Amino acid sequence: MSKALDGVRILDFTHVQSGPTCTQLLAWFGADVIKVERAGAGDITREQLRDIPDVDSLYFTMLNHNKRSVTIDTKNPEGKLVLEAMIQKCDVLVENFAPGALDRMGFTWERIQALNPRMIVASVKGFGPGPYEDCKVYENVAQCAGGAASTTGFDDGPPVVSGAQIGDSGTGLHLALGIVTALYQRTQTGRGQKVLAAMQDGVLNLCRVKLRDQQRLERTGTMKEYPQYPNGTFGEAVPRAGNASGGGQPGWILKCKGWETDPNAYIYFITQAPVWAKICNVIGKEEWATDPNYATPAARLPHLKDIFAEIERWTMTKTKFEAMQILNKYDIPCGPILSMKEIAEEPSLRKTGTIVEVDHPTRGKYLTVGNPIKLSDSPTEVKRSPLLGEHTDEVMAELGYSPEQISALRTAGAI
Ligand code: CAO
Repeated sequence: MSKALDGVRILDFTHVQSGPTCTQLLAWFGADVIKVERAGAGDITREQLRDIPDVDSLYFTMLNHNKRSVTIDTKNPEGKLVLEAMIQKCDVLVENFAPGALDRMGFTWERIQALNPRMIVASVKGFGPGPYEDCKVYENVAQCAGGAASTTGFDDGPPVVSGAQIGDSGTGLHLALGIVTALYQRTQTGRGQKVLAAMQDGVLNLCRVKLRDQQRLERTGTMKEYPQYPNGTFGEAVPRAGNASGGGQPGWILKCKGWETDPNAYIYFITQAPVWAKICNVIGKEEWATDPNYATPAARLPHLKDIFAEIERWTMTKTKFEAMQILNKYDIPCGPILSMKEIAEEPSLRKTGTIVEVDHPTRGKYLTVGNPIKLSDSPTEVKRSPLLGEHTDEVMAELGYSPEQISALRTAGAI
């Protein structure tokens, strides 16, 4: 069966997390992704957070599926020529080096364009043009600079970063969309273009609703869906909202049976207005359905703390899965707090390919997250990550190098 990006060749000059998540997605959609790594060392994540000595880490294997690996010393003059040959053969160059690194290597936009005017050059950087454009950036820096940290956590605590890698993997997703869009435009114009996804911008895009709230706060001085209303006070900036839902339907995380020993025995419970009467029935507070103090969303707002405490008295008598089963029968929106252990063992996620078991020649079997985007005409088959330089000879031969030339380049330390 064909794949959506069959025939697209990607020169993958990415490392660590943000760039590799982008090129992994493109590989899953069928692009031929050739990862160029530093000769002798490779992507630094190969050896970071290792759980087995001398074996590519899960950090690396889980971000680099379906790719080929070549090792080139791109600071060696002969290595540069190999990279030039690759630039001429590829459609997209993706990189997430520190600002200026590609230029310092001699591969400016102008140089790349001269080699291949159809080339799309896609970059992740920490910041866009401005005061911080030269800074190196990792995940949590982006979460802090993009507005996520200041709006996450509880009002009486410090800013908190999320476990979701919205700075790295989130920006990788943004970049992937930029690349396929540029590929589409190239079919009309015949020209490549630069694609930039700054991590601060990507995080801010995901925090869009918080900039909405900043403007509401400035206009009205309050926001009724925040836990600070009606008892607390609002400052000048959007506060941390704890586990409030952030939308028009109040929600909170509530204890379930077993919470004393299980840190994840909780459920997210939403008091959605249309099912209020059903909620009252389930928790045994039928009178709240008609009591003017509780019957409407506006009337409930000042009592939300008490309402959730009452609902929690009910959820604490059920496991999170029992509560889910009962609440779903009544269309009451809720969600169990799932641990990574529970997610890893969930059969339905295995069935859809969202969790996949992969075999690796030196690591053996391991679990990974498969392609979260399902295309009906372009199925994803998750293949193991490449060993360092595993495909150097193969790719060099495709570029037209003879075995003798390959051997000479290897002796010269260029590959
Ligand atoms: N051959 C020879 N040299 C190579 C090479 C190769 N195949 N591949 C890379 N290099 C060199 C580069 O030329 C560069 O050298 P110079 O510093 O002399 O120009 C260097 O390796 C790349 O280094 P870097 O500065 O990108 O790497 P770092 O480990 O110091 O910083 C990071 C890492 C992530 C902070 C930085 O790359 C960055 O800010 N990237 C953009 C933002 C980003 O993607 N962050 C998310 C990372 S995931 O958490």
